Amino acid sequence: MRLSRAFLPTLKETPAEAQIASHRLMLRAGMIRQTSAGIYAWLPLGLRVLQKVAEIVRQEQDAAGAQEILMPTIQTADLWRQSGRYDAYGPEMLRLRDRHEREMLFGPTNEEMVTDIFKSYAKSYRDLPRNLYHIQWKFRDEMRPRFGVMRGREFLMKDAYSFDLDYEGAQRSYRQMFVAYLRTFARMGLKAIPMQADTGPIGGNLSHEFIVLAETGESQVYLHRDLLDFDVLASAPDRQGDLAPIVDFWTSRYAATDEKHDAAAWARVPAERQVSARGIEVGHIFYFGTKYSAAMGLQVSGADGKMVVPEMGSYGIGVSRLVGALIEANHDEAGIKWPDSVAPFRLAVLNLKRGDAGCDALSERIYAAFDPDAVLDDREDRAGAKFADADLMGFPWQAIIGPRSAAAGRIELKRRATGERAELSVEDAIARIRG
Ligand code: P5A
Repeated sequence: MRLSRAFLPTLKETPAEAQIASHRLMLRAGMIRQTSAGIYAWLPLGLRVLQKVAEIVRQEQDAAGAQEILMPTIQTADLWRQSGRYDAYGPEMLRLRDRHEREMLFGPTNEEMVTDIFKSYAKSYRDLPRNLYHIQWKFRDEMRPRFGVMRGREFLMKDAYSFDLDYEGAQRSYRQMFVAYLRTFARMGLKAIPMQADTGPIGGNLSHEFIVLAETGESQVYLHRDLLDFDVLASAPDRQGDLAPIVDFWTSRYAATDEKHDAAAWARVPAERQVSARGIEVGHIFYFGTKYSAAMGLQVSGADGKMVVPEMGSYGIGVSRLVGALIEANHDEAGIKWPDSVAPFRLAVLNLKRGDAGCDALSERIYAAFDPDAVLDDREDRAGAKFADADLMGFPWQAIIGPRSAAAGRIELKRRATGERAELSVEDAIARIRG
């Protein structure tokens, strides 16, 4: 993308309303635009990151055997009356009426709807186990929307729902998602630590929140220091293997959010191994047994001909929240430092002297090698402004092309994450970036 023609509206001033770094940087880098409280439009730069994050989530869900569907945002109140949650959900639910005065709502989650859909098709034990997921906008009329996309009212969630014949199967499905989540966040360069958590309005008696440690996080958490060692994940068995040992590694050591914190158990963790910190909840998984299947009349015939009420779980990832969490974990004074896996563009080519034959030629060459995964700063702007914008938007690589080095056929290559710089030929630079 050529910046001279792009819609990448960066801001020089720090927006006064933004209290945390990720919110400030998303506004300054022109990633999002607030349209009303807790509701955001995603601009080109932000949308590209959102899509990269969603794609990693999708790949890991698919690899774990879940199948993608797409359910609507609008649901009928009737569905929620069946589960008893229509009244229980309270003022966080956005309630609507259609022209026939039918009560509708903008879905805050989809347990009821997916159970109803599955019920229409699943007849026997051969139709289970199944795991269905979608990546769809949710609405929750949060009391205090804040921190930009971290706690929005409209936000993008990946939500998966598992259906199993029995408790054993449901636990296997839970473990599969548990490990898929560790892998998903690790691919984004995040250590998201599973912690015992409250089940809130989703219900059930087993749940884990996946928490990224960050000073600006909304959750207070307590954990055993060993859990910060993610090397264990590399030795995890493949998808078909027995996942219990890897789940045990994380569940046998103390890790809990504030609501589940147990002072007595905490005291048994050696003091030098105790970590108490703030964190951001990027995912939350639940096992709730037959809560929804029973309420909504889902049953299938078992191998012995008797009817069975399937056991269920649901598994959420805050896709739009992750974009904020990634910035909290990867930034400095100058701006964002995107990990390669989620960067909106891999490379920014900074042509410091438009119209200089050498600069133009080298810029076009390296840009062409990475287009469409590169931006070319071909604006008529000061070099300083180009440096500042590239650092702000956080592209992992910058190819800096000025007249002096261009005359010698060389460019300066900068790695945003470390600040390392090297002067190289275009060919060597391309090879280094491809790395
Ligand atoms: C699990 C999937 C559920 O809704 N039902 C379907 C279950 N869980 S949850 O914990 O309530 O939400 C899942 C994840 O969504 C993100 N999230 C939010 N992100 C931005 N703004 C919000 N207001 C918001 N609320 C929830 C979190 O990452 C959460 O873990």
